[in-house]
Amino acid sequence: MTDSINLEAADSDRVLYTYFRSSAAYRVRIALNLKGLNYCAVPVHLVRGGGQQHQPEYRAVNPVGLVPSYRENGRTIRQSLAIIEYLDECHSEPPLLPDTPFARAQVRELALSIACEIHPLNNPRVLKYLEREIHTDEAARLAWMRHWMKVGLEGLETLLADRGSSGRFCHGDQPTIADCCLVPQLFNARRFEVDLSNCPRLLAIAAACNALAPFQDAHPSRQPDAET
Ligand SMILES: N[C@@H](CCC(=O)N[C@@H](CS)C(=O)NCC(=O)O)C(=O)O
Repeated sequence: MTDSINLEAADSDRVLYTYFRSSAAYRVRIALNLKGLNYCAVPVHLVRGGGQQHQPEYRAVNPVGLVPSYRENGRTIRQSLAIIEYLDECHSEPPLLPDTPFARAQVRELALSIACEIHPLNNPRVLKYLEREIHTDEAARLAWMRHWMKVGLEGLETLLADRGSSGRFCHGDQPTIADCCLVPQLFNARRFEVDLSNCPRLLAIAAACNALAPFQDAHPSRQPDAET
């Protein structure tokens, strides 16, 4: 049996269904903070009792059973990047995408590399499948996670070095959607002790981001549902 989920706060204008350690929700928290938008966080515990994301109450919000989901004035958007781009379109300052089509494509390229290629391989449901259906042990699952994070992040490191358009942040000197994705992914990588010695540029960008209050306030340890 899963613990019952309390979705009561969902009556506020802006609601983020979140989990403190979810890197996809962390991306959206950063974007909301960068835009200076208040929101109500509704925690969805991804682990307790098998995961509240599977409960019918949450499935009614997000039939795919993943966080984040974002509700604004009664309308719901799922998928962190769709949410962030929506926020960026509705609230132009500060912009989270650069102002030329090519530069926007470059930023999206980085964000999608993380969101589509690195992150999904390390999702709880994938790890659960590896455990229950493929019968892998914990060490093999840890090696899997470390491998895919390392390969993906080292690829991004090379991409940024070749590109020459990164500055203090992934693109120039203002945080973009790419930084909203990078910081949570590096948080995850550190949590699982991925070897990041070949990623000095990514680490420097993350340090620049983490010096800013919107990134600090989005950190998992600062969330209402944070656990140690
Ligand atoms: N592509 C989705 C990914 C969402 C996602 O995978 N969320 C994870 C947490 S970071 C989740 O809810 N996992 C639940 C599970 O695997 O059962 C997005 O960017 O919003």
